[in-house]
Amino acid sequence: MALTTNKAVLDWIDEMSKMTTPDKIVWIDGSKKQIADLEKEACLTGEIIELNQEKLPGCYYHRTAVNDVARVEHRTFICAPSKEEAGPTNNWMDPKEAYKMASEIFKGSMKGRTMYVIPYSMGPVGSPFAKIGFELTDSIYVVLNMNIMTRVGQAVCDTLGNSTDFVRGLHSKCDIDEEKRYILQFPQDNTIWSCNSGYGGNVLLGKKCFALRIASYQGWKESWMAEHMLILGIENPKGEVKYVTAAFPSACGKTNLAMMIPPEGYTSKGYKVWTLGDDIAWLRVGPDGRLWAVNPEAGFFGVAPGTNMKSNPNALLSTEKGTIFTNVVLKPDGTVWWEGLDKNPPTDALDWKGNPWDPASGQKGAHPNSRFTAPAKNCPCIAKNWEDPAGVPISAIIFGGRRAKTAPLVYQSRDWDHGVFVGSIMASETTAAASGAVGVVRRDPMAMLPFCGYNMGDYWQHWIDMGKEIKNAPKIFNVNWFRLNENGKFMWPGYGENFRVLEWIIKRCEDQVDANVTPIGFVPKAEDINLEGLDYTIEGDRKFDIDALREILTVEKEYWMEDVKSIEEFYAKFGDKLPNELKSSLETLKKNFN
Ligand code: OXD
Ligand code: MN
Repeated sequence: MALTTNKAVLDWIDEMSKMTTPDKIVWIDGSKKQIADLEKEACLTGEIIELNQEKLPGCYYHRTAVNDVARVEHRTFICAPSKEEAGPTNNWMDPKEAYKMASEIFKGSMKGRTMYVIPYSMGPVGSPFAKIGFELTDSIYVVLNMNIMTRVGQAVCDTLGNSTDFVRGLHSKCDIDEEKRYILQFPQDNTIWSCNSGYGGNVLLGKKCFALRIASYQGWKESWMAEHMLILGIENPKGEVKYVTAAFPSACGKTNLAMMIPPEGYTSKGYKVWTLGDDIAWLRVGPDGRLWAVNPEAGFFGVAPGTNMKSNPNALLSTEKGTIFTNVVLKPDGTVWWEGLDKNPPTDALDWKGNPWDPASGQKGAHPNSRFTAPAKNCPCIAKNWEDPAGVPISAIIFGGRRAKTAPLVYQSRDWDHGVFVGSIMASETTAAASGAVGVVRRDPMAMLPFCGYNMGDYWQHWIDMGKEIKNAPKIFNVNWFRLNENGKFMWPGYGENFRVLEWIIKRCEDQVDANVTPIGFVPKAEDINLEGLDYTIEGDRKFDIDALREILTVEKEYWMEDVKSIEEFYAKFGDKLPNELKSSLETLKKNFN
């Protein structure tokens, strides 16, 4: 039975079902009973496999098609009225053409299947930050994942009432045909169409498609921001908590930072880190003139390989119940494994493709992009206030990337506009670590390259404009955990030791510590980063000490001048859309070095 009488919702569902012709339509209320019934049904068809319920209560296993294991950026389109509105960093398709082309693909795609209608809220239901979406899908796997990643059910429909302000998401697995796989965003229509995929990032429409691509556009129009950022709280021994957000390109350890455990020397004094989100932050200016953040999601869709009790115990512990594992190794006892979980790869297990797997074969058992979908509430360090409808006030915004030589361990921008520049020049290098060579630089502004729903030049201007509205703006920093020595070895230990850098950041926010003025901004004085109790040997080299710290705090003209060239090339793509503030920050950077 429909959960709403909202005519706009019902008319749209009617239209979509006439196109996709499902055998029946089922509304998802997210009740325990309904979810359990769907789990049972999906187990019968083999869509999911029940895991060992003693060891992993409420956990299930899923394999995607072999050709369908990751987001498909080259088949993701921003269907804005003009190419210019999508900008030079997005694929663009004319909306009329996109609807026409995709309608052909969707035509009859749900014949013989059920269409599930998922009403969901991004953000705590009823929060001033929250936005509502509906996803129509023919996949129970999608329903079960959305039920973890978002808030689903009747309360969402009640909150929407008769409003037409909801995101219309349509997903069909169709035939999982790579050649007909499209992820289409229509920001002006609040609409998302996704076909021929069953992989999370392409089909959990609340996540990247809505909470970043569509929401970034909504934020532009409505004076708020949707960002690819984790949110964490840092509690000092007095019990005071400061909140920061951080944006990193994929594979830079965002989930690890979001759930980090400070070094022993800090925890014993009473310092704590609290997780509020690991991937997306929605930010609004509060009545106090500060920037406030909410995590629109309710779960973690994390990369499994490399997650272990050392790298990220909190993530691993989050997956002990109510979790869906996708494309990992399935052990004979109904538990799971992946590369980097421990040093005991199972024998007699099935790999992510479902074939018997021999760990000695040299083949990976889990797909490198295999995932866990875990409820955020499972996380041992989830902040008590992570669902506060008002969000949390942000003291600092941290950008970062993977740079072998260019960026120091940490630096602070001179002011908001300069901070926007720092975010706009974010980049990661492909690791050519072994030779110590500087890899290929991929520019990924604010880590939003694949997720910005409109012209990136307009997006930067929006950041600049927001700065004028935030009276007490967060300070903006850049970190680089990945500096290499001449032998191509990581100089900084990373993980929990990153807390030492967070401590400096918070001190800067509170004017407690001085810094060196450099051409790129404020860089710490080495003695202001606490190294007490740090016991780390740079691989095959020496113990990390204050001299090593000095080395990774250097700002070298040679590398920055290289970078300036690459920034100029990148900026040139944006023509008139490049904000003057960024142009002048780049000029200042050059001037400062000369
Ligand atoms: C993700 C990503 O899956 O950023 O979160 O790629
Ligand atoms: Mn992400």
